Amino acid sequence: MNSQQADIGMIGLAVMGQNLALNIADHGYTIAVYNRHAEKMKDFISQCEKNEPSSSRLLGAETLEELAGKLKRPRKIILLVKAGEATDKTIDSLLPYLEAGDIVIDGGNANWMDTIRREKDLNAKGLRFIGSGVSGGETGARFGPSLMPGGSAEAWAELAPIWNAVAAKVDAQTGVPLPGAAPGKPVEGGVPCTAHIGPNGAGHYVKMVHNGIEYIDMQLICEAYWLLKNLLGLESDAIGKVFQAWNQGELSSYLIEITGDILLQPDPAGEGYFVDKVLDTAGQKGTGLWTATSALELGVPANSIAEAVFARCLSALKDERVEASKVLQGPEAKMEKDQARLVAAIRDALYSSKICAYAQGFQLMAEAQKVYGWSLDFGTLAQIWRGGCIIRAKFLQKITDAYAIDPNLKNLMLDPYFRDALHSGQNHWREVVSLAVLNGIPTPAFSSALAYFDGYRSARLPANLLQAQRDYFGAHTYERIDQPRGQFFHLDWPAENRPQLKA
Ligand code: 2AM
Repeated sequence: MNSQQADIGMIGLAVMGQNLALNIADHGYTIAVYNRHAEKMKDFISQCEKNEPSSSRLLGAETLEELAGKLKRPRKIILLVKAGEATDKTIDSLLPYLEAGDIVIDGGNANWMDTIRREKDLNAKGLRFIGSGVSGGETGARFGPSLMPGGSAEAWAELAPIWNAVAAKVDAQTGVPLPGAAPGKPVEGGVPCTAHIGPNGAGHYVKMVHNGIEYIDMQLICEAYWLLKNLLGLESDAIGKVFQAWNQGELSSYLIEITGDILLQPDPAGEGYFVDKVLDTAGQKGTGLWTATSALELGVPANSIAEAVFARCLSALKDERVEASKVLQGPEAKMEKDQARLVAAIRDALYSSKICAYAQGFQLMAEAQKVYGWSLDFGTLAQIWRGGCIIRAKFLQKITDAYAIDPNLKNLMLDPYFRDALHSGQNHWREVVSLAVLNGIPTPAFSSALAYFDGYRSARLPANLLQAQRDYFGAHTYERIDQPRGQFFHLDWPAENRPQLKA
């Protein structure tokens, strides 16, 4: 038997690596698998031999040299190791066993700037590099993730058959994810949730923004839950049923669906509901933080995405909050009487805020592509998020439609469908944000999204005063509304020099 029998290799057999390797094997590819600690590889193979129909297509390798030896040329090797230093170290240890033309594929949550650097370094050595976002968690990796590869077009052409095979599939007409994958039985047909995103770091950038959107999507859902609980006094199961009902309409999405399941879950360790027993602190690191940082660096007003990160930071101050709750007072939340009306209003507030959150994410990518020299296809991005990934939603089809109507759409909110949705939802949205404010319930995501909407639709904002202040204290100059843009003026501010208003 030819020793170079594996179609592709995998380095890193934590949860994502194991599941993606099995997905690849299920699609008829032979995959050589390696882990820094060989025990993990051996355990994985022996577990698979017991349970997995495709286990004969998994080939264990104890060393990187052995791994490289098992691969067909040019080699394709996926890295699913910890992002950052571990990725660099792994690439360095692999280099002695690679030959010109081989392709290293980083499937971790790498920072896009690292991906740009790594591609450049490997290209200089005659190697090729793809930085691919992989979204969908454990189940996605196993039965169909959303895959966002960035790299050269010719490297992508070599990887495409495997990536197209293992990606999640959606129905060509409806865009709805095709169900039914099982071990050894992948879904047949459908449109794969992957596409070449662009060169170098484009795939990892888009994956990062996907995660930033995921942060705000989750935060918005949490705020809707919190309002239903605190303004209506609903129990967890009743709120779960509201989410189940919402999942039948425009809000239909994976995150709304799992929220319904979570809220209906009894506590396995005692009385009451599971969610009420979970500690209310969240961490934030990596991609959510990077998305907000990139927005700040690029000057894109992705305020709600940043708020979602800050909301987690605030949640993490649990001990301080407990202390502060004994000192700082606010209004007592008043229960609303008209339940059906408020549920409908919160639904509209959630949908409108969600439109703004996605508008911010897409605005960010539109700016980033100019800076990094990419040419992103936004309709396709929304398309490949329709299945496999955490933010998969019916709503994404509307984004694809919006960019099909106008590929140069400046902002999602300007698309007729989304504009109409915002117009019809905004009264409820304003009412919900007002109620939250009046009742002392924090809704940073709902409120910041509304501020984004109101700011973006304002032909005039108070930055006129800001520029005047800057000119006053620092002679920073200002432009005038009655003079061409780019002409700068300065007022001689000492009181005696200032022109006076004519009486
Ligand atoms: P391990 O099982 O041997 O720790 C996710 O953490 C994956 O990344 C695991 O497969 C882990 O391997 C691998 N990993 C983490 N740090 C690493 C490093 N410095 N070098 C190589 N692999 C690493």
